[in-house]
Amino acid sequence: MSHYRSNLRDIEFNLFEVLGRGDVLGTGIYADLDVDTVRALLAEIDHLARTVLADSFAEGDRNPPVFDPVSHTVTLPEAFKASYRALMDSGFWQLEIPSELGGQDTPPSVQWAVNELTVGANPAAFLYAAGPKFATVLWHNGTERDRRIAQIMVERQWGATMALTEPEAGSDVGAGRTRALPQPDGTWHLEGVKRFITSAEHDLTENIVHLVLARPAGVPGHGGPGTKGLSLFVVPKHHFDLQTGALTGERNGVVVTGVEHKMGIRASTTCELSFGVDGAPAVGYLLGEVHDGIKQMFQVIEHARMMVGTKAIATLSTGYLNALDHAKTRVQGPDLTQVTDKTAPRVPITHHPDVRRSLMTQKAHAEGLRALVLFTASLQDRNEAARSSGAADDVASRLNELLLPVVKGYGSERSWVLLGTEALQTLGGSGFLTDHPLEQYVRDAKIDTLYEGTTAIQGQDLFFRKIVRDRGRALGELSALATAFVESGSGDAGSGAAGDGQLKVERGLLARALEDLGAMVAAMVGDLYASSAEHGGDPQNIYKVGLNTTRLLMALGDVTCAWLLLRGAEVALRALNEAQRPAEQAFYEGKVASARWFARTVLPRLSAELAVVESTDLAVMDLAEESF
Ligand code: ST9
Ligand code: FAD
Repeated sequence: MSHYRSNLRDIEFNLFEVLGRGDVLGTGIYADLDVDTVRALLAEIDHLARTVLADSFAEGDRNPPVFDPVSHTVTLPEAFKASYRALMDSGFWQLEIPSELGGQDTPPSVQWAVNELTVGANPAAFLYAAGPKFATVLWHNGTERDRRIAQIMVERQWGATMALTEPEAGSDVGAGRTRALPQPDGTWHLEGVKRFITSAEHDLTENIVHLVLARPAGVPGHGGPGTKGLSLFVVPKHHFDLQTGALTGERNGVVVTGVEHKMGIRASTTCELSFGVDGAPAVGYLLGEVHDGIKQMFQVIEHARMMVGTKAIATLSTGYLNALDHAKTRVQGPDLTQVTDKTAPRVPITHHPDVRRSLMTQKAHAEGLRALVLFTASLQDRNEAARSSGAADDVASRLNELLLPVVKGYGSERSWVLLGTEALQTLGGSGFLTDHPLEQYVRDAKIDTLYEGTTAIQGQDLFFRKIVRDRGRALGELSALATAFVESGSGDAGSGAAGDGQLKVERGLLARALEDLGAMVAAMVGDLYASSAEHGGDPQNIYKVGLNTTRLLMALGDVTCAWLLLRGAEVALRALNEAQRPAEQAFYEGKVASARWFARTVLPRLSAELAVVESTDLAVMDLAEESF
């Protein structure tokens, strides 16, 4: 039996019934991709995900890659290789790259819907399969040479990595010390050590292309301190003919010198990558022949942050559905109404209120986070549509930027916590056993709060860059959308208002939560202002902001998910009015129930969070380290 339980019905509900993706498909650059084709595609990928892709999920964990330090090579288990090969053979990666590079132009919303299925079934296989997508970075930023490398990467399905982190440079990427020395032939020789590099060695592809941030040495005007002094270099594992792509037989001087032993996602190699060892130079090409490394790398990072959020929600969703299956069949104890009757029949645990609380909490969050991922992806659709017509959609672009740290930071935190505290817990002691996938889900999902920028980094990105630097425009747009939803349903039942007034209480809760969120931001902006020496403030006040950025990230996630769930509930209420098959009725009733649950159990807590923000002082910052 497959570990992976997908929720294709909810994915399609979001895409077609809530987000109206049918309007985007079948026109413009997506002319040959209509709704029926996308539904067929999703069904095909769903089948692959639940079968051959999911097959090696546990095997890759129990028999992780084997590293040989002498040859600097890694061997993956055969079963895992079979899943990877099936994934690549499915051609799913073509959806992620433009047609001019051999792909199939596909709206990002459809790409992320597909990605939920593949990354959910086998996260490690998905990570190894990112090579073609990485090629788009060379394609969009590169010279003719780089664009040829991009084509070769796609044609030959090479692997790829993003190499930022170093032993002394984790969150602080700008502390990186890896150097790049210019050569007379226009290439560069890299020297240094990168740490924790995903997919830097394996035996799945004939070559691996590393995208490396390094500091150019001896180049006037470049290579200064911090992230702005970093440039992006394309460093292949094996040298190859730049015209044909054929390997020359020469190994480049970049080798893996260690592979980490990890808590989770163990089939994915996490490598120490050394440049310029054993006398062989690590030859690289400067991407686009411009020194603009951090900006170029953030194209990758933005995509990868979206990917991590999608991975997190995919895992929460399959965790919930596994828990639900178990709960339906596990018989234990009497119904609470008959608790004093020792002869009362024993019931499935789904009858117990606390189990229902737990299941609905899981369902509401999994669906809320899916709605968040796909709504954000629909903003990317707008960006792509604008770009393809040579224009820009400023609002969509800002909203997407605002929501990326929420997708990544909030999505990963909620998913990892709920997988442990609720999904695994639903199985009782069995959840702790390796017989069930829950314990691996918990281990595999923890990484999502760490890589691609920890939750703390996402919170700071949200407040300082996406709110303050944006002068609150994107946040204002988002609040306006949610407020319009609140106001659209102000009529009573029977008044003909949207949703027939049935979500009135929940709309009220959302309105209150929006006020709380606004007040939180106002308090934090006030603290920021009060830290400005220019305005006569005390610089220490910025600590108050830093004490609350993660809190704000989580609050914005709660409010956005509530709004999106309620919007979906309204669609579901309308659909319920039409004659439906029982399964469809149950689905829509479930959608309304999860939105109500989320609004009623999550949103009231925001008032308490606001109180914490407003009463923040510097006591914890003034405390001596010895007192911790
Ligand atoms: C990692 C990988 O953890 C884990 C999984 C591997 C997955 C591999 C496969 C995934 C599939 C991906 C496929 C890729 C395909 C791509 C296709 C694309 C089409 N947004 O604030 P400043 C930029 S990897 C955009 O002063 P500091 C911006 O240029 C390791 N840009 O920063 C800015 O300049 P300006 C992950 C942003 O104080 C410049 O940076 N590691 C953003 O110097 C400087 O900004 C991390 O994520 C943004 N949000 O440095 C590190 N932010 O302001 C986490 C910054 O002029 N640490 N820029 O615009 C951070 O993010 C830090 O905040 C920091 C601070 C390093 C940026
Ligand atoms: P640190 O930066 O030392 O952080 C430690 C703690 O301090 C964290 O809780 C953090 O939130 C907090 N902290 C740090 N700075 C601040 C601050 N300014 N404000 C508030 N809190 C702060 N990197 C790559 O380049 N490529 C990869 O492919 C890659 N894959 C990875 C795969 C795995 C399995 C792992 C574990 C890591 C991977 N990484 C990769 C590295 C990953 O991105 C970093 O681990 C991450 O960015 C955090 O850096 P760090 O581990 O050095 O933690």
